[in-house]
Amino acid sequence: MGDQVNQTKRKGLNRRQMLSATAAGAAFTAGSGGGMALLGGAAGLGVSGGISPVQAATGKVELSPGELDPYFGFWSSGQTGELRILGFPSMRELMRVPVFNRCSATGWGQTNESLKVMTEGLLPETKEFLAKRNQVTYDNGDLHHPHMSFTDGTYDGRYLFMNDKANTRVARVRCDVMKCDKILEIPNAHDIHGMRPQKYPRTGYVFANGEHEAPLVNDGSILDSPEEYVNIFTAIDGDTMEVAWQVIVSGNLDNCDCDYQGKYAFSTSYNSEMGMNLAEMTANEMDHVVVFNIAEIEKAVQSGDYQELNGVPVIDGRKGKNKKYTRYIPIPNSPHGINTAPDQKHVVVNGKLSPTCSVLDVTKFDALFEGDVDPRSAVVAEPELGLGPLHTAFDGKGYAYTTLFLDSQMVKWDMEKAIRAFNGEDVSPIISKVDVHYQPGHNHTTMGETKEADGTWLISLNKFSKDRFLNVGPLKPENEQIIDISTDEMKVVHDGPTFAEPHDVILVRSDIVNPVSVWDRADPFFADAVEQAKVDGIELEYDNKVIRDGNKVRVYMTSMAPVFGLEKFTVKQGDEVTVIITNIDDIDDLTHGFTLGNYGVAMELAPQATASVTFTADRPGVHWYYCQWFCHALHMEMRGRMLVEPQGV
Ligand code: CUK
Ligand code: CUA
Repeated sequence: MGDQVNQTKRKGLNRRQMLSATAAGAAFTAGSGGGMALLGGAAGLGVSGGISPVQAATGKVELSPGELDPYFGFWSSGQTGELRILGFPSMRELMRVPVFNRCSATGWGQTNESLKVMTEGLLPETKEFLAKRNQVTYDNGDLHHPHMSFTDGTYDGRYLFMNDKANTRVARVRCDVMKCDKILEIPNAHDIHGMRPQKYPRTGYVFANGEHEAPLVNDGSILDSPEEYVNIFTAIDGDTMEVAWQVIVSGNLDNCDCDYQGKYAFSTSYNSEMGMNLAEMTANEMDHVVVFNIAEIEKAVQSGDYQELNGVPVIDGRKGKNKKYTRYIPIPNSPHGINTAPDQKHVVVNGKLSPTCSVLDVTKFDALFEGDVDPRSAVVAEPELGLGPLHTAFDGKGYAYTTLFLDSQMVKWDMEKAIRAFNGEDVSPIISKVDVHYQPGHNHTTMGETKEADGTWLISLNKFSKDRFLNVGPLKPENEQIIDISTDEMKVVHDGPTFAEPHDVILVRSDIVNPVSVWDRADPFFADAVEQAKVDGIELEYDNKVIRDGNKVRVYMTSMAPVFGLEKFTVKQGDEVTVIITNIDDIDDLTHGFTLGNYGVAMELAPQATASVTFTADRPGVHWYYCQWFCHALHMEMRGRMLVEPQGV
């Protein structure tokens, strides 16, 4: 079997080629050999598509049919809770990867494999709370920030990490299969917002900001006493997906980033006042950026200078406490985005309520921790750019691009000139501005958050689309605009509508990400089903069999276009039924599905994967199951019956 998988991969057989082979009258029979006959009939066809680096640099956003994009775009989806993959710059949506949400197509949130991912990282008290609502996991999330794992300052194609602001979680997606394999609920913190992976030497840590303040032990014993609330910064081990350590800080943490040296992480913080309403929160003229000294914090964990809470070392890094762990750099009122430049030296802090950005120099951070140095000495520029600066992107050529939310503009500016102006020289750092439509939040350049920023494209993620598209009712899409930055004058070249509500995106060179087309039978994602099959004496790739174990029934079958291994199975009303299906098709793009009529059950069966779902057979009668992925000329015929004997028979 393994050899066949490898051969199929090499030949690059895809679904379209397989279907055209069907149309051409290649042998297909409604028996278990049908799929293999098709495989034989279509083997040897070549791979289509591909794009040369020359094409990538020509600056056109539209690709011809069959052409591939030079970049992957990994998009957040905000309150939709999923990760989206778009081809960039064509903006063609390629895939949706369910993470914090329930997905009707793939069965995410229903299959045993996905439920394991969604439940194993929940806190015990959350499991208890959800059980009382007859839920095993949250089914919503607010995914703002997708970021890829790094090695030596650039993307390495291993993992994507992402936050859930709604239910205080951080998730990981495996880039080889593009499935979420870990979701971790962060203890002690509230509402994870800003999140970035460590850039150097590798990821390593995933840094995560708890945005909202609450009592450290939030069990109801302290309620309306804001002076006792704290905010929590968390470092997660990206390999094990366990919390490594946490730091108590002053002020609400918003966004975060880290340096290219592996020494510091830093977060913007609004509400340094620790106010509870708008007037209190915006009273001070200055808020701050918190700088975290990673080596000193690791030493504290080793030496025991922490309190342990929910199994996690929690270090006190509040303002005015131990200056070894954190320093607070005063920044004008309510900064939002924080972005490290590909020059590996400068960090842009976006003013939001202030019309300025503050540029920090990371090489000055050592001094902040060494002596009684004014923290503002790390600020090397503070250009006034326009109203509502939220996020900044870079082209790797010394230019920065900042979104101006209130002005509905993108501003291109020169970092070196901004530093010279700060030192008293009479130069303006602003190169040009362009209108975007309307009110931009995040922006991003190709490879712009790595040391390999290539300055090819800029995208602006605008919160409002208003009149830019056909009217679809009161709820409008967002508008994401691609900007050509090959000249000083920026040009908007594409509008792209998106559904609620992508905050952020990363644009990754396509050669960095190389997913497989067919699952490895030894993949840990369905290891539990493989284990259970062993106990039941089942060979998943061959056996079609019902195992009864008291009132628990396990139904094992295969799928191969266009048949399920079992055309029917019988259970008793009230049985707890687990259907375990192994898709033995090993052709590129030959996904099946299992949908069970009027049972609210559906799942994806990707090539060479095993998937399982458990439900109670509490409805007697005949229930058809069918394949919901159009897989074959006889796809409609790919079905079977579950016969449920009424209780007492
Ligand atoms: S935050 Cu949304 S626009 Cu959550 Cu990255 Cu700035
Ligand atoms: Cu299998 Cu449709």
